[in-house]
Amino acid sequence: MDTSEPERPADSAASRTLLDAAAPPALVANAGLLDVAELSLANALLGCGQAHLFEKWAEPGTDDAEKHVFFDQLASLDAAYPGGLSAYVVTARRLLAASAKGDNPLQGWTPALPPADAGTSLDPTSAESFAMEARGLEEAVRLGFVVVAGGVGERLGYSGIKLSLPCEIVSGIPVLQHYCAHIVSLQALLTERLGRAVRLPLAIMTSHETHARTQQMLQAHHYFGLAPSQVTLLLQKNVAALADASAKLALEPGSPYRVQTKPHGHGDVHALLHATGLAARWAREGVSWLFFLQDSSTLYFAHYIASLGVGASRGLEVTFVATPRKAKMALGMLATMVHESGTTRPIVPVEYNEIEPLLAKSSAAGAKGGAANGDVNQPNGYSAYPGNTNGILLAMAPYLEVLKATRGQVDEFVNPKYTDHSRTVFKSSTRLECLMQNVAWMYPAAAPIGYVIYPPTYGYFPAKNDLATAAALSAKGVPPYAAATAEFAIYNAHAATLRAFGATVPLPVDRSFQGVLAPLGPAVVLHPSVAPCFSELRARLPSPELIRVSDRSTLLLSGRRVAILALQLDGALDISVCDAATLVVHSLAIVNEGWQFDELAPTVISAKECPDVLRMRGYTLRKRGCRCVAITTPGHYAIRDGELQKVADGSEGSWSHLLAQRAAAASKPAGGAAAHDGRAPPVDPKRQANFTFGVPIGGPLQAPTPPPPRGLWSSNAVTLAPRAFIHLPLVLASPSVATVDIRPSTTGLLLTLLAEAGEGGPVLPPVPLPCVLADAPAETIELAVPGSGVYALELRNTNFLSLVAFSAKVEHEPVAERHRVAMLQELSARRLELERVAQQEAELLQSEEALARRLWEVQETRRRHQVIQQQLSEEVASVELALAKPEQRISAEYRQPKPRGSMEEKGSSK
Ligand code: UGB
Repeated sequence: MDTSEPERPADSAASRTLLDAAAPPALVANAGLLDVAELSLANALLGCGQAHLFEKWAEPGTDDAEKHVFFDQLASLDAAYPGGLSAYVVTARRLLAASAKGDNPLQGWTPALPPADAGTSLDPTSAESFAMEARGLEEAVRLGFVVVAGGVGERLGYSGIKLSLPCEIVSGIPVLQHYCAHIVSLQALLTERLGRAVRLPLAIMTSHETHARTQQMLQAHHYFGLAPSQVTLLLQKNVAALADASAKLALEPGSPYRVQTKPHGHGDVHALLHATGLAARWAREGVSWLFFLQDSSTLYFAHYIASLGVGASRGLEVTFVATPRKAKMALGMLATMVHESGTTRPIVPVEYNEIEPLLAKSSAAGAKGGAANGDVNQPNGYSAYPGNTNGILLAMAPYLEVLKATRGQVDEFVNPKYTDHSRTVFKSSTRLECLMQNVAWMYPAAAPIGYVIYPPTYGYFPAKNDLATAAALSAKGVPPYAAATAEFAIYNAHAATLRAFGATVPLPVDRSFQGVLAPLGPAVVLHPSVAPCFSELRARLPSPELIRVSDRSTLLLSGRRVAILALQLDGALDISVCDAATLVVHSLAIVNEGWQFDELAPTVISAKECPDVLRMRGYTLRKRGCRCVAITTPGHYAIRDGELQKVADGSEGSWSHLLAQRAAAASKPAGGAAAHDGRAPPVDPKRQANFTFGVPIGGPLQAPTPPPPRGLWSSNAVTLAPRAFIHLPLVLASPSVATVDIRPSTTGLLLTLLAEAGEGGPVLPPVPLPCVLADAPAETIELAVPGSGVYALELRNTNFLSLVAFSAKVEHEPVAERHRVAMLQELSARRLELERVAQQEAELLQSEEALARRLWEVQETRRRHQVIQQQLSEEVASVELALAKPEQRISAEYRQPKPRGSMEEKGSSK
C-alpha cells in the first residue's frame, strides 16, 4: 500500500499558477486544495474544453472531500481509456461532428452480397452437418468460450442480470446454467472419448451493473458444474458520457462532483482479453479456438460444434454464425464491403443502424449486389444479406496477432439520439461505443473470414423487448425479440430436430400473447446433458420413427445416458436421469392433462405481485398433469410398457447393450444393411402410410410375463393417406371389451377388428366411423373381443382421394372383469334399495308411535269429558228438582254450586 502523501505545491498561490488560464473562477478558488496530480489532470481536461466540470464547485471549505473523490473518478476514467480522457474527447468530437453532418461511419464503403464461397449453409440435422460436428469435436478439446454479459435487461423490463433469466419456463433453467451445462456436456463427451479429464475455459465479460450478481450466481450454484478455476470474469469499465456535440463530459444530474458514465459496448471484450493477458495465457494452455457469444440467445449452443468444424475444415480465422435475416430486424448483417479506394473486405459485419442508409445509397448508385430500395426482404421472405448472430469463432493464433497489433481496441462509433433535424441537441447523454464483431475489420483484408448459416428455426432469438414494444414490432411484421419468441424458439428447435430425425411431431402454429405473435407447437426441451450436438442426440434416439408427440405435449428430457426407443406422448412427460444412472425407454405411452401456456389477464400483468419473468411474457404455464420419471440413484434402468424397472448392466435392452449394438452397427461396412450415417433412415412413403404402431395397446408382442389386463392408447392427430391403413396391435391376456372413441374429421374411415395381429381375417364386421366434431361428446363403440392373444384394430381410409385425420382413444378391459364390475354394480344397487326400504320402515315405525301417542291423548280427553258430562247432568237434575218445589223451600235448600274442577267438588261428586 502506498502511504506516501500526494505531492502538493507550496501554497495556494503556487497552485493557482500551475492551473491553465482557461480555469473557471470556482476551480481557481479551490486550487489550493489540489495536489500536483489533480492539478495536472484538471489542466488536461481544461485543455480539451471541459471547464464546465468545475464551474459549479463550492467555495474552499465546502464539499472538499467530494472534490477529491471527483478527481479520483476522473483519474480512473483517464487511466481506463487508452490515451486518457483527452484522447476520448478528441475521438468523440470527430465522430460527433460526422454524426451531426449525417455522415455514415462507413462513409466511402459500399455493401455487396458476399461471394457464394464465403458461406456454408448447413441443416444441423443433415449428414453434412454431422460430418462437420465430427470435425468440430476433434478441435473442441482446444476450445475456450467468451460470453459478453455487461448489458442489463432494461428494455425487457427485467431487474436482474440477463444471465439469470430462464431460457424457457418449462425447465426454468437460467441462461448461465444452460451455457455452463453445455460446456459440461461437451467436456464429458470429450473426457469419455479421449480417456482423460477435459476442462474448457470460460470467460464472462461483466460490467459494474452485472459483475457482483454474476459472481454471486456462479458461487451460489457451485459454478454450475464447472471448476471455479475454469471461469474468469473480466470486468468492463464504463466510459464518460457526453452531454453535447462538442463532447462535453456529462455530469450526473444534481451532482457537480460526479461524471455520468455509460457502457462502452461489447467490443471491450477484445481489449480486456489482451490487457489482462487472458488470451495469451489460454493460448499457452492449449486453447486454439475461441467461441464468442452474447448473453441473449440459448440457440448459440445448438450448432457451435458444427460451426467449429466448418471453421477448422475451411481454415477460417474468423467464422461468423449467421441466420437468415428479416429486413429491418435489429440484427447486424454480413456483407462484402468495397471501398472507393479499391480495398475489398470479402466478409465483414455491418451494424443494423448503418444498414438502411448504406443499402439505399448503394442501390441508388446501382452497385452490383446491392438490394434495391434499401433493407428489404427478397421473395423468400428474407434479406439477401445473412444476419450476424454475434456467435463468432476465432482461431487463436491470428487473433493474438491482431490483439498485439491493435491492443484489442475496436474502432468506436457514436449514436446520439437528437431532439430534432438540426442534429445539435441530444435527447439524453451519449457515449462512444464499440462492437465485438468489428474485430473482423481489424484483420488484414485478405484474411480468411467466412460464415456458416443455419435455417431460421435454429437462428437467433434473443429476449430483448418488453411486451408492449414486442407487440408493436409484431404488428409491423418485424421479429419482436420478446421473451415469448426466445422461449418458443427453443421448443421449436428441439421439436424440429425430432421431426427431422423421423419422429412424428406436429409443426408449430402461431399464437398471440398480448399481441406478440409466437409460433408454438409441442414444448420439447432436451437439456444439454442429453447431448452437446445433433449427431450425439441422434444416437440417443435409435428409432425416431417410433416417437410420436402430440401438439399439446410437453417433453422435458435430461440426463447423460438416456435413450428413447419408442414413445407416444399426449400430455406432459418429464424424464431426468442422474449422471450415475442409465435409462433406456423401450416403450412408453403417456396420456395426461399436460401443461398449457395460458395468457394472463392485463390486470394480473400490471399487478405489482406479477413476477418479471411472467410480465415480460404475458402468459404463464399451468401444470395440470405430468408423468415424472426422476432417476436419482445410481443403476441401470429401463421403461417397458410404461413401467420403470431396474435392469442388469449388459442385459438385453440395457444402456450398455444398446451401445454395443450401436458399435456393432457402426463397424459394419458402409452400404451394409445395418450401416447408417447417423440420420434417420429415409422414410418409405408406403411404409409410412401403412404401418403398425410401435407400442402395442396392452403390452409388448412378446414378453416373459402376460400383458396387463387393461390398456389405453390415444393419439391426438393421426392422418391417413387415401387407401392407407394402420394396425394397432391389441394384446389381450383374456377375452376383453375394447372401448373405442375415434373422431374422424371426414367420412371414409373404417374400423375392423382383425385376428392374429392383423394377419388373420375380421373377427367382427367392419364398422364405418361417422365424422365427429372435435368437441362433440364422446360416443364410444364397444367391441367384444372373444379370446386372448394378439388382435389388431385396423383403421382404414377407404377414400380414393381424401386424407382422413382423426384423434383416437382405445381402452380395453377383460370381459370377466366387465362382468364382475357389472355384478358389483348390481350388488351395490340392490344394497342401496334395501337400505332405502329399511329407512322407510324406520320412518313408518316412528309415525306409528306418534299416532299411538295421539290416540292415547284423545282417549284420555274423552274419558275426562265423560266424567264432566256425568257431573253436569247430575247438577242439571238437581237444579231442575229444586225448581219443581214450593218457593220457600227453594230459598231454604238452594246452594250456589262451587266452580267446576275444584277438588272439593270433584271429591263430593264421587
Ligand atoms: N454487452 C456488453 O457486454 N457490454 C456492453 O457494454 C453492451 C452490451 P445489446 P445491441 O443481440 O440482437 C448487438 O445491448 O447493441 C453485451 C449487436 O451489435 O443487447 O442491441 C450484452 O450483455 C447486434 O449486431 O446489443 O447489438 C449482450 O450480451 C445484434 O447482434 C450483448 O452485448 C444485437 O446485439 C448485446 O448487447 C442482438
